[in-house]
Amino acid sequence: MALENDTTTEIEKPEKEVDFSGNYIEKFGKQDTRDQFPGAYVNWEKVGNSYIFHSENTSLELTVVTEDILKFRYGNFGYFEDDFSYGLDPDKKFEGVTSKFKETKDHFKVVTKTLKCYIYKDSLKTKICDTKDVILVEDEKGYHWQDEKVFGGNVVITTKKLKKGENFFGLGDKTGNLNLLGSRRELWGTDCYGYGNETDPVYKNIPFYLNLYKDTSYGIFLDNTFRSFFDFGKERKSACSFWAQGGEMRYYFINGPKLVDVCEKYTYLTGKSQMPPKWALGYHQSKWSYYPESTVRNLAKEFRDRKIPCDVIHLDIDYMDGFRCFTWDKKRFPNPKKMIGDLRQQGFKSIVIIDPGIKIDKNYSVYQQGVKNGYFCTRGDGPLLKGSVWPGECHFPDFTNPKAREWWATLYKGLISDGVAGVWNDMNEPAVFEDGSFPFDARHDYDGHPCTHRKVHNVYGSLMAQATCDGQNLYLDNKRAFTITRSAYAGVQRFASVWTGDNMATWEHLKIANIQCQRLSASGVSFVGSDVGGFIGSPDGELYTRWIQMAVFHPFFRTHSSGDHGDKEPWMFEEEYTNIVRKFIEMRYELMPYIYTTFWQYATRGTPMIRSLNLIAQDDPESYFREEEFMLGDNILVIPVSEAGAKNRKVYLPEGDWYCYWTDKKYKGKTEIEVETPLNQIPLFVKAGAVLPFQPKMQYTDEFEFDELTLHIYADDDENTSILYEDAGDGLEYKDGEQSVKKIITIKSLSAYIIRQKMQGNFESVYKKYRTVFHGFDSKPKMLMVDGNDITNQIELLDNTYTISLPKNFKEVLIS
Ligand code: MIG
Repeated sequence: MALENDTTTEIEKPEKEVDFSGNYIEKFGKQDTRDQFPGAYVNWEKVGNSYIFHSENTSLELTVVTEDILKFRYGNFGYFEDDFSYGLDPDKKFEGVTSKFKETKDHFKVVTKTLKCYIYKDSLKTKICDTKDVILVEDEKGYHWQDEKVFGGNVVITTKKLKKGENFFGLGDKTGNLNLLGSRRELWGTDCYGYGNETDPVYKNIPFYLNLYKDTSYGIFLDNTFRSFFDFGKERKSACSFWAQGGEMRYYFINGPKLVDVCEKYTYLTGKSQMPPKWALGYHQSKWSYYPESTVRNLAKEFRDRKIPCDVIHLDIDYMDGFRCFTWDKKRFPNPKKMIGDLRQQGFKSIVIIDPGIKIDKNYSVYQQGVKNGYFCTRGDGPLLKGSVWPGECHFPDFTNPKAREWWATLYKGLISDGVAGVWNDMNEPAVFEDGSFPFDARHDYDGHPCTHRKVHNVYGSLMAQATCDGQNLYLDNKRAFTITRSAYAGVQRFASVWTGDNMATWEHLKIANIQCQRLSASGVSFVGSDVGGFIGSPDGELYTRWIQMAVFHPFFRTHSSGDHGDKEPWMFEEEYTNIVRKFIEMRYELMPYIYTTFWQYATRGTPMIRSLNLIAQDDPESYFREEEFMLGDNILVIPVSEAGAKNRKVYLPEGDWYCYWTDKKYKGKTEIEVETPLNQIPLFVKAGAVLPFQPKMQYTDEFEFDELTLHIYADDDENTSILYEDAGDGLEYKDGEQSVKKIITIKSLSAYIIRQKMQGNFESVYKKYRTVFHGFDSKPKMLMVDGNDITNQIELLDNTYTISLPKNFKEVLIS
């Protein structure tokens, strides 16, 4: 055996050649395994930048996608599937790069600038090391499969070795511990109303996980849309396996060494998010359902009267005429265009829900078009697939048919011309009332690769969201699309945001929501949020307040509820709570420049907006199992209060210096501290050296133009750079360079504290100056110079600190 420390003793090869035409169960050894393995190497060839290694039963195609990304594809008996993927970014060609190659007696070696990959001749097993030959991951059983002739279904499996000390993260919206070590998970999108910590599978199907071991890390993206499974040392402590019930074994190995690198490189493969309209980062209010029109207008009025900021109102299924998509119930909403226009005047954007089920109704044009053009899914034996959902019996578009997607996009014309600003896609697991989902025999096009529902199920939701996003882009006049979807496959970030589905109004669910959002964020999907306060049941004022306080720091911020358990508008609890909730929603708006910048970092580099502790302190073992603390962006650490009546809580501060947001008290990191948690505060810490941009509080995004942007400057001994990204907040000009990126660099030297600003880009912000507020600085400075001018006499004292106004184009400030 070529692999060191190989512990695979239970595997034995077939005694004889396998005869694929007949009954061959008895041909396998005495072990109870009918798994099949590649067998010994035969020859190799190079096709483009890929190496193909042929063995007795299997061909392995290895492509060096980038210096850090290796693609593995296994085809049995000389057959590879068409190399097509919904997960990959369609704007890129993944042809691979050249690499060094070496053959020895018992193995091959493919070497990139950062990786060495060994392929062993006796088995086609692989081992991947960094350049110092530190093993990152190696096959245990490696690639193998279960043939459908034996098992009644094809299953492709990979098993890797798992050593003590490894940790696993990612995998989309899974509940349960943030660290996946010791668990087995399934991807099969499911409408899991009232799910909990034990529920699996849930709504989304993101077959991407991250591995962290000491100072190394890597990710595996299993690009296969069949029902799939991941076992992180649950069944066998020494093995990590992943398998899919169909298709071919195709996965990408993504090198770190930092976990954040893995997240970013994953979006190199699966694509980046677009910049959202800024309002979509504001506060959203939803309920199942706000109707009729007077209720909606009244809701809007309540927000403005009570001075609680809000940007978006969501209309759930009851706005439609008998749940027919793309229609309005004209009794409830006699003039939607007028209503949406009036709401717009008050600063509200309207979002409507759209489900995939199209009511079977001969007089309904969407039904007619779908039938006439063959856009609906069929059963295996020909007839149109039927399933009951809200409208009653329905047909369902085949979103894997590009023509059906194009058609679906055109259906948004009316809603967009009514003024709808964004679309919410639900029930796209797909969910069907009695049967759960579509029958397996349902047929789909899969962009010209006809197949059954077994292959489509996990990607159906993403493709619906794609068509929905396309529809908005088609009709929105130089405005940015906003889509939110419940189900998703890898790469969904290219066209939609997501929420975590039908959760419950309990304290446990506040924690679950936090974990799901962190996990999704590590899985390429940062634009995430939960139904604030819980969808099912009624939170009390305290739980609702704590949830709002957390969700201020989650990128998608919406209160939603099922509506059958009482109302959940921010003022539905006692006055004390309303006032705190208002304060925190206001804070969301004050933080908008920071949140928007964080979004831009995500949209350009793929950096997760929400960062679990493991992402920011991976060499600190404390970060492996901490799951409540998270950072939003580069500089704010958030620790939600997740227990009723909590007067204080323990907080782990990672390495570095931190300022308590509320008191400016400075703490040394890498330690656990206890902080007080009065109801009007959530524990928040600002990284030393940060420059946090704040805008004035507003009732909605761009309510008014302001003169002065506030920069909160937190002292540190080291040099630090903070980013401020700006553009028009909507429209597409930013793609042509109408953007501005400001780097604010702070340096402490012996004689002075220096603040430098470096500006790039054409976008000119409307404000004229900065109000700078200094935190953690000694008492009033003796001298303050801006670009050579002494403005010491303009310093104003402020509580324990001081403030000064600076021209927004300043280059350098010296404080001594
Ligand atoms: O069968 O549209 O998760 O947010 O309010 C329930 C009604 C369908 C499920 C969604 C929820 C939405 C609800 N929907």
